[in-house]
Amino acid sequence: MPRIFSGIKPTGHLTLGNYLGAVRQWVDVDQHKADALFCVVDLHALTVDHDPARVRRLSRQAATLLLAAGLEPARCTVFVQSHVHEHTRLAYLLECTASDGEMRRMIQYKEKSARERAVGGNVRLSLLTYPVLMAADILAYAADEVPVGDDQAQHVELTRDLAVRFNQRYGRTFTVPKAVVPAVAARVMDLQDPLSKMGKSHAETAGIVYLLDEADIVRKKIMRAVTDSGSDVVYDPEERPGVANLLEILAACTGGKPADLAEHYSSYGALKQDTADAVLALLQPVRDRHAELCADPGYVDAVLREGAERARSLARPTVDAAYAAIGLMPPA
Ligand code: AQP
Repeated sequence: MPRIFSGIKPTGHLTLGNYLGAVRQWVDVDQHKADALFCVVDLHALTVDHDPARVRRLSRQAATLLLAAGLEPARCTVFVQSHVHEHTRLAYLLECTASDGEMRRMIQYKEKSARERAVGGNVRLSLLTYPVLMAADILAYAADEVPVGDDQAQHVELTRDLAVRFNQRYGRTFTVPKAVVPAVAARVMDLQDPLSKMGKSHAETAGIVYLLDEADIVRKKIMRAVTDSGSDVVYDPEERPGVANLLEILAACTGGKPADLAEHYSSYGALKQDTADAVLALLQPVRDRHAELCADPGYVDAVLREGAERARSLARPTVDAAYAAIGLMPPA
């Protein structure tokens, strides 16, 4: 059985992009076909300016939403990254394997550091080294596959490079993983700015559908989505990114193909109505289950405690082997 690892960062409320690009695949496919681990990667949320109480709250909310979306503790392991110290133990060894040049080439680093500098903020060193910690997250579990949205594929590529380099230098220690990007909704775009990805930490929220948004808010955001000049509905991501984004969301929700769906519409209004209906049909059960789970915090705690125990027991042998391989003296 293949091993799968994936994670979600508690930098904001989970979005429709996180759901369609990642979580739904974890629920519908990954937990059934593999030994799958899903992690709330809270340490990654500290790479940008953060409010401690908010990160704590969002970590719990993210874990609860993963369960609400349908992850079953009997089928997969759900845990919080900072509860398993093997991640940071391994990250240091991988920092000794990576070069600063390859870190600076990461697109997310370039974008997020530029955003931070634009508002006069300090760029944390951890923002630069974040892909190394992500590599440790994956390699510690000897994961074969890493299901991710398009935006994370470069980081998985780096993880592969680090695994191969480490294995060549110090002897075979790590499994070399591969990224698995979903065919549809690999990149859900912001409804107000269809050239930017829908990101949970963005300050402008009008174009972002959050999983916990009330139904009328979801509908309003979709009905106000920026569309392109012209009025005919065609699927053309280059020339008509706004309409293409709506068609891709509708396709991801209903299982159709964006170009085929376009043929059913003669106005933007009808496309938006149907997209809103489809999104709400998908999200309502998740919202309902989330409310139930919030009323039972002991259950969520128990799932995370058991998840961390299992994750620790899986990661420790690999990380210990890496410590030995790189030349560190074992404790007596
Ligand atoms: N817009 C998106 N479309 C498709 N997939 C997406 N993912 C994120 N945004 C989209 C996928 O969701 C998973 C978890 O993402 P993450 O929390 O690890 O970090 P991220 O990719 O940086 O997500 P965000 O929402 O954009 O967060 P911020 O704003 O903090 O950077 C990943 O598999 C990701 O590909």
